[in-house]
Amino acid sequence: MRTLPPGQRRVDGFPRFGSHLSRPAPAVPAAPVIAVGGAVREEFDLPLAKLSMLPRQEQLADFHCVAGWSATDLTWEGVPFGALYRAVLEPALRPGVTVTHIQCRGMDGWTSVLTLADALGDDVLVAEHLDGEPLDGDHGAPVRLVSPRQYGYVSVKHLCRIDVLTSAPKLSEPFLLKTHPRGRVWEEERHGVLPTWLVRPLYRALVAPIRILSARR
Ligand SMILES: Nc1nc2c(c(=O)[nH]1)N[C@H]1C(S)=C(S)[C@@H](COP(=O)(O)O)O[C@H]1N2
Ligand SMILES: [Mo]
Repeated sequence: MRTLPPGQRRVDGFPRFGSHLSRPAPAVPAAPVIAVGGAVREEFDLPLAKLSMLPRQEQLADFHCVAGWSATDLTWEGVPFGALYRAVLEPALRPGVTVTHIQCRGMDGWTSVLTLADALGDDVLVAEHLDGEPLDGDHGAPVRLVSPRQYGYVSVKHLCRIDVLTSAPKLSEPFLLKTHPRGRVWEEERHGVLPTWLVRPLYRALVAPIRILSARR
């Protein structure tokens, strides 16, 4: 068994977790796309069907929520974000721009920001399969970002938009949930401002209620 990052506890299975609480997963459109915007010459839609033209990767990884639970031994399959970036995003950039951040958004509005360097990590995927099955509504159908070395909030489910950015965007987050700009699990970058010793017990207290509230109805 792999060791867990500092402050994490193993859970059985892989709970559905997040801000959606008991709302059902967003419906998957008949022809889903990822809208691409930001520092591109022109916004465009990338049909998910086109992902099949890109290289694919299967990987085993654990998943760590910032609130303190970890799901272990998940097998993800999809397109490495780096491959998507090189093949689709980079060629669409406005000439001369320097990309620093990637913003991802889900169909439910959940948004996360990665530094370009973190997004280009070799284990960051736009995942379509989990444990050999197409992603279900609980875990992000039709596709989600998976960045195993960052806390789970980075791994946007129901991915429908990617913006390539030339500076860090201002996020409007409530202070208690102010995310760390990198959120790396092994560095325990849990919070943007508060120290780890304070955040650990605060967040841990939220795990049980959020799990109950976000279970599938
Ligand atoms: N679209 C979307 N993505 C999301 C969330 C969400 O509420 N909506 N929650 C995030 C959080 S906080 C975590 S821990 C993981 C949970 O992923 P899971 O529901 O597949 O366990 O998804 C992340 N991505
Ligand atoms: Mo989370």
